[in-house]
Amino acid sequence: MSSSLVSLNTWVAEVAALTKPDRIHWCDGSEAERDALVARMVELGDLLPLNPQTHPNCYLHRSHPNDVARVEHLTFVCSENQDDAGPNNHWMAPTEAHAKIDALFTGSMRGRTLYVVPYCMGPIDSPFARCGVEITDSPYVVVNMRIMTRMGEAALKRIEREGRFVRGLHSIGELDPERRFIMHFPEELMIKSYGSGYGGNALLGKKCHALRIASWQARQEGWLAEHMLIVGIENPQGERHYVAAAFPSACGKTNLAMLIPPQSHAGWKVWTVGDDICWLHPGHDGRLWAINPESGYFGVAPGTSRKTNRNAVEMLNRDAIFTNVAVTADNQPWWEGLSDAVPVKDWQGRDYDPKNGPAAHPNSRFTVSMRQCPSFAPEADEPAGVPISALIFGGRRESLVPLVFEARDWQHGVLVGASMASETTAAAAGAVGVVRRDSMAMKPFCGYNFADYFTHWLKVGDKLTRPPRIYHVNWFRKGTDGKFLWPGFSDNLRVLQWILARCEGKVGAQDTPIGLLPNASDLDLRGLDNIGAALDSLLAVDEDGWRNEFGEIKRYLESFGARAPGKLKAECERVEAALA
Ligand code: GTP
Ligand code: SPV
Ligand code: MN
Repeated sequence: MSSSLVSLNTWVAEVAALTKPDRIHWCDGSEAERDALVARMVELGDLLPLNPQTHPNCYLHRSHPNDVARVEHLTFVCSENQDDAGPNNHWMAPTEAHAKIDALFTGSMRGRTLYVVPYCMGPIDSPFARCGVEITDSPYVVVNMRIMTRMGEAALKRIEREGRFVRGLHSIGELDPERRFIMHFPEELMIKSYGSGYGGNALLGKKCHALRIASWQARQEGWLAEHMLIVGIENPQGERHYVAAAFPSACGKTNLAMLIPPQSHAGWKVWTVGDDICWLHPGHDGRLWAINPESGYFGVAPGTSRKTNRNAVEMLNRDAIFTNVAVTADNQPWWEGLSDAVPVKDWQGRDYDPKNGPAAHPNSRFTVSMRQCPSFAPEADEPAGVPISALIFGGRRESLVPLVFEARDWQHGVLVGASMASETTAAAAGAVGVVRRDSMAMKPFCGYNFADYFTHWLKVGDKLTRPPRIYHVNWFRKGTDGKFLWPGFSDNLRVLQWILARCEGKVGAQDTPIGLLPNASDLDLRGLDNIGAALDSLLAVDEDGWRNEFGEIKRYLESFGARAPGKLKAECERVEAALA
């Protein structure tokens, strides 16, 4: 046996001695294994079969009502040195953290099965892919990991060959928020998660490994692990560009990644490479190359409809797991925005009563293989990834921030990303709709000090002789009537079209203190009626408002102290001077 398998076996034995499971099951990732797990969960009531005519092989999982989202206040980065975690993370000393969480793990798997889940983040034969092993006592986690990652035999082979892997230990415990922690030990390549079965807290390959641990490794190794979608845009001439975009949780990544071109844009095609996580590597050709470490989507259900995201609706009619959605009388999954159908049971399984709030939980989700998406890009399996022409940052801002602007250069782009802010959403426990800084959409996910992260972004830029241009977009501006000013969804292609025309040097722009904005006449608005008045607001730069915003941005950057890169402060001062 290889030394890596010896160390994996030793770890499994140690965990079993601590958690005392009744059985140990090594997952091979096969369909037979999945079917057996599903059958068992159906028996136990953990999964409810949905309408087999309309949704063959689809299941509903209802989670504990207090376990429906990520818990940022219970998520810790436990580096040796507190400054390495930074003010953007909750921190606990590693020894204290291990002791605290191991106490919870003690005997936690009694009466349960311990599953060993080997997985690979990224195409199995990609030099950029990374492996991990999650130990969990949740069969729901196993079947979700099988969709979201390359899980099983092949991953185990790669681990055997390679040696290094990330260890993730997960137990659902009592689902008591008072006994819940998500802990990261970046120096040990280890994750420990207790007391939650929810996606981002429990599917450890996703946010815990592919963002928090990976971002730490990426800094040491010269690449970037980002909360970004990856999408290919093909124009009617057949020319294809790839862009990667970072929007905070529940701010539109899945939707942009599988956009359907508007009717006015015959001949345009959109290819989905990834919808949530992107690993970016500087290439030998001086460009930035992207892989999607995942193999499925764990997407937001509410708001998804034939009109807003037809690709998603079509990929969800078979072999999907739904979590915390409502159901109709004929047992189809339902959520707010899907259709005019009337739900009969809400997400908690109660008879639907509007007095109890929405039928589907606002953070209800679907899990589905990326291969089921009609716009699936085969390049998602390309070991080298895809070259990136533009990076886009964006947030939910009902005022101030224009529809789109371009950063002057990489350094300005890093400032644009670092100073991003967005309204909070139901993806994390806590208040919704509060504007907060969310640098690069990584506030909940950067596994190290943001000051060092900004420095690292600047360094990566120095390595690129053909860097992507950097943009900021905002689909969420509202008018005085409280309605969105921009139609969004399909029509976002119009903004991507301008971005790509800029990348190809085909259109000009208006120079403003905050960056380069489109001339209204350069936006392709064919077929968009009555957008005129809204466009004035969408493309305006409110200099008073921005002076105020930059006051806040400056204070935010100062909150990282001397560790924040001087170049970013200088860039901030440059914009402030232009606004003065
Ligand atoms: P995570 O999976 O949490 O990281 O989220 P995400 O960034 O992938 O967000 P997603 O695409 O699932 O969108 C979240 C919500 O925003 C859904 O309810 C969408 O319907 C809505 N949304 C997405 N794009 C647009 C848009 O262009 N305009 C408007 N108004 N809403 C949008
Ligand atoms: C997010 O919250 O950004 C998600 C869902 O993509 S989760 O994987 O649960 O974090
Ligand atoms: Mn996400």
